[in-house]
Amino acid sequence: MCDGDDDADGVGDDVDACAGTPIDSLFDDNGCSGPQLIELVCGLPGDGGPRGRYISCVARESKTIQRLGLTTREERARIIRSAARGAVFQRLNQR
Ligand SMILES: [Ca+2]
Repeated sequence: MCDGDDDADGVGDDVDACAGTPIDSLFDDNGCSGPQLIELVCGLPGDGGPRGRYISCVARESKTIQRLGLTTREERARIIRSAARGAVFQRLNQR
């Protein structure tokens, strides 16, 4: 709070594109963890876009963060699975 880096990821709040980065996560030069980058680009499953578009966005962006070294292949698979689950859950809720 006092040092201008609230989430303690080493990227000052004034240039940190992602607040609240989990303390144990890998992050890029802008202070964003992999999942936060996906959320920045794709939004959340509840944002209302077509769920297929959301899932393919997550699949694409998770590949990018894997290439950047921000996630492992195993974690990427988990991210895609949970994106699919979240989107399906959202669809069921809308009935
Ligand atoms: Ca951050």
